[in-house]
Amino acid sequence: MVALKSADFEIQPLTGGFGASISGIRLGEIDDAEFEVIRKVFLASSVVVFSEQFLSKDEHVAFAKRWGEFSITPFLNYLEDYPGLLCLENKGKARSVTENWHYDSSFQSEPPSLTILSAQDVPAGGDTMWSDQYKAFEALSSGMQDMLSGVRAEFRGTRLARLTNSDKPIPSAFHPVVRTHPETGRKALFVGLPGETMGCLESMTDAESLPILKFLYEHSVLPDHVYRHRWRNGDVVMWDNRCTMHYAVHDYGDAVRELHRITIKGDKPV
Ligand SMILES: O=C(O)CCC(=O)C(=O)O
Ligand SMILES: [Fe+2]
Repeated sequence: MVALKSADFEIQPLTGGFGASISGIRLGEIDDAEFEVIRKVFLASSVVVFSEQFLSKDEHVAFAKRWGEFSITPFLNYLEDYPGLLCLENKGKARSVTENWHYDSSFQSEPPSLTILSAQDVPAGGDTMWSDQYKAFEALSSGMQDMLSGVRAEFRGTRLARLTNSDKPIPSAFHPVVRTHPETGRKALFVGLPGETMGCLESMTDAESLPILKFLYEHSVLPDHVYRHRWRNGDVVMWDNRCTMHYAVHDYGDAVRELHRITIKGDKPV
């Protein structure tokens, strides 16, 4: 757990296991030393909340650039004047790609390392949940951990392609179901929703693979592993896409919900 205090800002845990909120800081105005503290908190906590930021698009882009190059997901339409910046809007519950537990763009051979969301206009409801996949891995029995060692699975963009009405080929990639975080060295469970974001375990039949994947998916998102964020305008939340899954709750009907989103390029999972 993070229990840090700096002269300028305060860091509080969000749950008993992961997540932190940082207050007393303006992300639009940080210096390199403050960024280093944020980086450490981020790597230790996996999800970081900054309230009352009200970032402009330029400030969002400038903060995101500190983390690396922007990652582009196929099928999504980025803002013309801000390449890499996506405006998330309410497309209705039936078309919500994100109302399921997922890793962002896990079907890419190098999925994003992290995502930064900035709340512009949020309704009552529309919470987002994150689940800690270090904890999910560590909570497995040693027998299951050993069994999964070296096993790969196919991750597929099936849900995204379907809900964006794409007729392009469905992208997919094989990744280990237990990945080692390139910066922290910790192991995290890496799975998705069978049939929607995930295909089969490598070299296994559907019948063999499905019960294991269903178990792992349910295990990944047990309440003990979850933080649920209630948004307010101006919030910025960033998460580590190498060790957390997330789920955008769609309980707000036709209400306006607008957030800006930037993802940063990541490594090939190993
Ligand atoms: O709308 C949200 O709260 C999160 C959506 C999501 O899954 C994402 O931005 O990657
Ligand atoms: Fe997502």
